[in-house]
Amino acid sequence: MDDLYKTVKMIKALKIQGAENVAKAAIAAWSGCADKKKAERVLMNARPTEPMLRNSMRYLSKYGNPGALAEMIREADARIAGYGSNLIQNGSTVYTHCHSSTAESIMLLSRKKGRRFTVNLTETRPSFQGRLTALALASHGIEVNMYVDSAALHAIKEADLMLIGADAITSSGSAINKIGSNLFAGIARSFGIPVYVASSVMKFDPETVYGKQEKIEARSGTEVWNVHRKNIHIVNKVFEEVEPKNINAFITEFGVIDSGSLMGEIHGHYGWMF
Ligand code: RUB
Repeated sequence: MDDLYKTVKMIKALKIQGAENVAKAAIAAWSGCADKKKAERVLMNARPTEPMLRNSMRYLSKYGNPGALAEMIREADARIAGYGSNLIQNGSTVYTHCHSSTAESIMLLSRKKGRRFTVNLTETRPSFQGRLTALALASHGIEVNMYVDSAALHAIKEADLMLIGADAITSSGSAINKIGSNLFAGIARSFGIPVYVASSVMKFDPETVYGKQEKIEARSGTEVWNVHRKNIHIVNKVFEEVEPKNINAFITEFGVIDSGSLMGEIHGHYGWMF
């Protein structure tokens, strides 16, 4: 049980971050816990804004086979990296925001295939996940230009494509991702730069089909500024909805598809979610 609560603590403190890393850690914690019902309940709530975590718990509660689930995720990742890497050309510039292991794996595979490209990225206040992306890419020989968030316009207008991850996909074809993602996607679109959301369809929230609005996580204001003064209210919403009109396509395990094609793929392949 100790490992279960240790995992939950690390998820809450962002020591484990990114939708997929959160789901993978939860699967491992579930596997190591004897009381499966309790593990499901506790892990489901570790980060309430992560449908991939909830879908993983749904799968385990139905089939109880963490090995098969891990394999399904591994296979999806490999397909997404393969399809996405074809979108990055030699000499191009990619703009990204925050840290998405899915977007990162696309860029790393593209580099592995021998393509040379530059990545412009924004640092992603207040938790600076952009630094994680910068360190990972640079250590694989990818040139990175780091911008403060308020310089995003300059980072984006130089780019050939924008590539971000997703925490959630909704039935209306929107994505939920790190705060700033919709603002920056809108800027990219205004320059005619295509916006791709790299995400396994395992991040689809089936409850959105029944009208549920995706919850947007608000974290402590002290992450932004550790000050306590009368009349100062710190708003620290950490995610936002990326509107379908700002998304050219999703890079998924079923190919590079527009938001209108998502539902068919979900019903066809992941019917157990419902
Ligand atoms: C991370 C974030 C990532 C998505 C997708 O936010 O917004 O883009 O989670 O990540 P946080 P992945 O650091 O607050 O978790 O592709 O790894 O699932």
